[in-house]
Parts: sequence; C-alpha cells; structure tokens
Amino acid sequence: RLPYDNYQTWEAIEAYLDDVARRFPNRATLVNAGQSFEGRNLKYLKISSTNFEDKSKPVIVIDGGIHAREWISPPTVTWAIRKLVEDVTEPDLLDRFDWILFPVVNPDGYRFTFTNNRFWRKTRSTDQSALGSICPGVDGNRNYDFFWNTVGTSSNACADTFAGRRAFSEVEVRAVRDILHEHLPRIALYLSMHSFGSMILYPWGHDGFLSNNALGLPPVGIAMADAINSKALSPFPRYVVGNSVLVMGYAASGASEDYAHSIGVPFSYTYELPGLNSGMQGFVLEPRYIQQVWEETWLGIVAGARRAGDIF
Ligand code: 0X9
Ligand code: ZN
Repeated sequence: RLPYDNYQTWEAIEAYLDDVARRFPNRATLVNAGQSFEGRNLKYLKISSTNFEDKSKPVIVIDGGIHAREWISPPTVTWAIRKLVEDVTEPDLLDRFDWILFPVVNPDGYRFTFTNNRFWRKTRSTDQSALGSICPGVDGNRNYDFFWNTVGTSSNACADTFAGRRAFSEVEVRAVRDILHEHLPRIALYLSMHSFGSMILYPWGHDGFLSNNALGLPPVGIAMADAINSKALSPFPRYVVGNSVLVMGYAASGASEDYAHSIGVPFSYTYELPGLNSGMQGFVLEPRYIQQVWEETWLGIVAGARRAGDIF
C-alpha cells in the first residue's frame, strides 16, 4: 500500500502501479505507454470491473503530475486507484464506468523536483532548440494541439510556459493524447489534476468563450465543487467553478482540458487543488494536508462521475 503521510517518489508510485496490477488482475490492467524523454516508463492503469476491452461503459480519464512541482496532484490520482481497486466503497462507480488513471504524466520533471529544483514545472526534454541544452523542458500544459502557442505561452525555451517547438513535441503529452483518442467516443469525463487555488476550470481556456456544451459543463463542475465544499474540514478556500480564463484570470492555449474538449470529450476540467501559501510556496503543501486533500478530492471525483454519467 502506498503511504499518504508524505509525498512519494516517482519510483514508489511506479512500484505501486505494478503492485496493484499484479494483486488485482481482474480489475486493473497496467499499460506502459512508452518512455519519457529520460527513459522512465509512462505507466497508467486501466480499471474495469468487467472487461475494459468490451467497450460497454463510459470511460473516465484522470491524469496528474504533468506540472512537476504540483506535488499534491499525484496522490489524488493514486488515491482514486485505491478507492476503485483496493478499497471499494462506491461500487456503482465500477458498475457504471471504466477508468483510466495516470498519476504522473511527467516523471522526469517530477523526479527533478525531488533531486534538483523543487519548483520545476516542465518536462526535461533537451531537443527543443539551440537553447534546449541550456534550458531544458516544455510546459506540458501548453504543448497540446489546441490553438498551440497562441496565447499565454512562450516560444522561449527558457520560459516556464514554453510551448515547445511544435504541438505534441513531448512524448509524455503524446501519451495522454493517445489515451484520449483511443477511447474517445466513450470518454464522459476528463480531469487533469493541478495546483493550486481550489478551482475547477472548464473550456475554453484560450479565449474565455463558452463551448457548445456551455450548459453541461457548469452543472458537473458545480456538482464536484459542492461535494468538496460540503466537507467543511478544509482549511483551504472554498472551490470556485467556472471558465478557465474567468476563474484563473489568464488565457492560455494548448492545455489538456481544452484539447480533450475540442476533440469531443463533453466534460473536461482542470482541477487546481488546494494550496495554503501564495506565490511559489503555494506548491509546497505540508504533508499533513495530503489526507485531507485526497479525501475531499475523491468526493469531487465521485460526484463528477455520477453527474457526468447521468447526462452522458
Ligand atoms: O496554467 C496552467 O497550465 C494551469 N494552471 S497551473 O497553475 N497549474 O499551471 C491552468 C490551465 C487552465 N486551462 C486552460 N488555460 N485551458
Ligand atoms: Zn499545473
């Protein structure tokens, strides 16, 4: 079992995914989507109480750890694995849905935040430009092919919001893209776990306009936020739900929740999980809060799944 009293290394999380797949072969299937830039496995779990491949149920996709320094993200995804595979208290979620849970999309960056720079955000690729060897890394949440590198991004490899030399330059981002396309007609809900700010954001995040699903996105978002806010344990701000630009306060193109929505995922959200401090320190959430965050985030996931499933 993965401990939740502290943040876990990428190696521990990888070992946990292997272990769950080995212990629960009827319910969890390990997928290795290839290697990161530095050669780490890009592993995720497909979870199904029946047979994922019979394609009979809607799919829910949750990813975490695309931004390396947002450490509170991966444990919310590994906790969902625990609640869907090891310790099932909401069996309807398995009866109704198949799940794809990808806790650390950017293992190189995540690793780097443990060894070198706690505030690293990007991938660690070095083939981006002449500057690449001086300034490695691409912002994975600017690298999707959705109005790529048009707003809230940078073409400077040294910038934290560097969009990459082209859309989908990053193998880690391509791994998520491929998941979305492989299961597309079935994907009801896509959540990307980030921090911080206690916000649930929905498209469009590049221009602030609303999508064709402008009537569907708010209720599912609000259902998730209500479920979290109702758990009054939190020292964190109440969750706010809304359009990414409006709530976040800036436009940014090439993000995963916009891309997923643009290809047809009806319910697509970025979670900004809680943080307590401002500025960079907001990414540093004391380990004693991990449990609280997974507890409340799980309530949000449960509520979002049920509500999205009802409408989907
Ligand atoms: O800027 C981001 O990538 C996200 N915030 S973070 O502080 N975690 O980096 C927000 C993304 C919001 N979604 C879109 N702009 N589409
Ligand atoms: Zn982020």
